[in-house]
Amino acid sequence: MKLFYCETLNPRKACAVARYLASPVEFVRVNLAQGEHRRPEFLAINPNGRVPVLQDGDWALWEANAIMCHLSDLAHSDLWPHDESQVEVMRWLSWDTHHFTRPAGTLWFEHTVKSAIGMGPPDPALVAAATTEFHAAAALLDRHLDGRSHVVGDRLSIADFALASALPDAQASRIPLEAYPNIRRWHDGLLELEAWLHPFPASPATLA
Ligand SMILES: N[C@@H](CCC(=O)N[C@@H](CS)C(=O)NCC(=O)O)C(=O)O
Repeated sequence: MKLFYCETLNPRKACAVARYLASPVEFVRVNLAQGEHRRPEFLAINPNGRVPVLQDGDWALWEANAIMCHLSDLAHSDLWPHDESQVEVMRWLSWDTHHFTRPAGTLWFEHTVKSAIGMGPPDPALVAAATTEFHAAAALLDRHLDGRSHVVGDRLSIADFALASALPDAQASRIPLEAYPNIRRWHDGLLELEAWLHPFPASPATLA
């Protein structure tokens, strides 16, 4: 199996799960800056032109959350549980996509990516809207994490990796976590996992 990725938020989730589970994947780095994700051979495995993608023979699975589920199933892991907590994990995956990592991802893009790729300064209106949206979601998540070690059932699940995807770069991205001690404690716990701290391989294969 090949896991196509670059060092950004969504691939981080898939790479972290692959490393956590020691999944038998070959990591293949896709150079977005050089437009490798728009090449016909890449579009053939993901017509969205985005990473991550998991390629298994003739089958290609795109969408980071689905890849996390599949890698967990292949490893017979309960990171993606198959008991009554599954619906809780699904709830947080969905909530994360729409309410938490969406504004956090905007702040990450505006403050770290744009300058890195020469797209100019952050857009103040986008930053203001994302910051307001982030505070509303973070307040809710912080209350949920009060007294909890993990998001669902006090054990690690793919919901933790999804919700945390923008947080390793929180400071540079100006994602405001100061008022949310439970989020910071929970994420500090995740950073103790080698797979979350260093999800990306040092020497990946690259697209030919
Ligand atoms: N919904 C997709 C989003 C994937 C995505 O947006 N990936 C970004 C990197 S984080 C990408 O490939 N961007 C390239 C582009 O949009 O041109 C997922 O969860 O996998």
